Amino acid sequence: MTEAPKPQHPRVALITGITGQDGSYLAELLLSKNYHVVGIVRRNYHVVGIVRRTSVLYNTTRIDHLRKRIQLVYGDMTDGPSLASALTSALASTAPEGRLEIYNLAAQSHVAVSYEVPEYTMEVNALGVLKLLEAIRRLSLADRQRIRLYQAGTSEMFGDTAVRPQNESTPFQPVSPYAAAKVYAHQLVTLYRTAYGLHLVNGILFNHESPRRGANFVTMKTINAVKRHVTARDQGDPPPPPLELGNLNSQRDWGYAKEYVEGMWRMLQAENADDYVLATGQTHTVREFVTEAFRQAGFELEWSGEGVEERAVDQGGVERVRVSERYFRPTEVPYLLGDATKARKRLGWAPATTTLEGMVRVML
Ligand code: NAP
Ligand code: F7E
Repeated sequence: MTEAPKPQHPRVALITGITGQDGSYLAELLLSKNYHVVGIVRRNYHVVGIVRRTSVLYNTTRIDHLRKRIQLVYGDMTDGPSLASALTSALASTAPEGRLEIYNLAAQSHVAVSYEVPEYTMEVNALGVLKLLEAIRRLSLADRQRIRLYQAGTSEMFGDTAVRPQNESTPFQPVSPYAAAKVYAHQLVTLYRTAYGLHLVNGILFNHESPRRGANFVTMKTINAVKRHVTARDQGDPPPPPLELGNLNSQRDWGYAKEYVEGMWRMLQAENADDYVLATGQTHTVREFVTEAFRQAGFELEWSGEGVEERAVDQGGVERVRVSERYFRPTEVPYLLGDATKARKRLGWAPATTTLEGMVRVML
């Protein structure tokens, strides 16, 4: 018996990192635009309906609601053959005159963790991109011409720069294994674009957050702590232990992830492959973010002390935040402020959520 041919689609998207914050928002956006969405998931993925054990399944929660509308294939950025197979599978779903857009969002995305697992971070964030690019390069010319790729670059690549604000021509000065790996990927993408005429785009995205943000990033860690303090207050329980944080002085340009995936899509729709910064153009210290998050929940923080002695108490004198040496990084990116003029002018992209107050409201 011969198998019925698989349906083909004019627009297909292959998303690595579909189970992450950005991947889940991007999948929603592309489905709303009638794309056929193929996502690469790692081995610990279990389909809806199978008995769950939280240790292996927690990370599917961001895409469970999409499960019936997307195609998932197993793969890993450390495994070249699996990336080549995913590519073949996505191409098979693409109509001959259609287009396959690849969004490479998969990464070991935590900067602090990258100091703990530097080699793995390089394997995934740097060499994984090489594997993906090589898989594309080895396709037939006809297939290569049907492909566009977005690479998830980051403002961390600017590192310890003195340039303010940062845009597409600001030199990179990476100061973490995470950022060094991303610079390697950025430069490879540029190289493969020039050398092989592939349609490859580098996004340089400043921090973007959402209610789907991983729990160990500073915004989500803070929001979860605020919620614990609110619950205890509202139930008349004793206050929970203070939120423990590291460097409160670093400044970040925080935007809303849902709006940033729209920018990724726009980058791939532009006729010419190029690189773009996405940012809000506002910067705030971690301390300001924390103060605003507690304020919106009814706690007016007063800060005192310096360095690891710094702490914040509320209007009733209850300690809500303290500093712990544990969360400091060996090297830090002190100041990020993005200039997204090019994306605004060429792509018509501009974020709607730009204020600290708005970002905290979205997350709370
Ligand atoms: P995230 O929530 O941490 O998601 C990372 C995704 O990558 C997850 O789906 C994860 O799968 C997947 N992944 C990790 N290692 C993998 C591997 N070896 N093979 C295949 N998949 C793997 O990250 P995000 O915030 O959505 O960020 C998306 C991308 O943008 C990342 O590349 C990040 O570095 C970059 N970026 C993020 C920001 C930001 O502020 N969010 C800013 C600039 C750039 P599991 O679910 O199985 O772990
Ligand atoms: O840290 C400081 C920390 O981990 C922000 C990733 O999406 O954005 C993200 O990287 C700042 C840093 O994000 C804690 O030292 C203080 O200065 O939330 P974060 P990040 O390192 O900026 C970029 C653009 C990416 O590309 C990355 O993938 O907050 N900080 N105390 C803390 N940070 C954490 N995580 N935890 C603390 O307790």
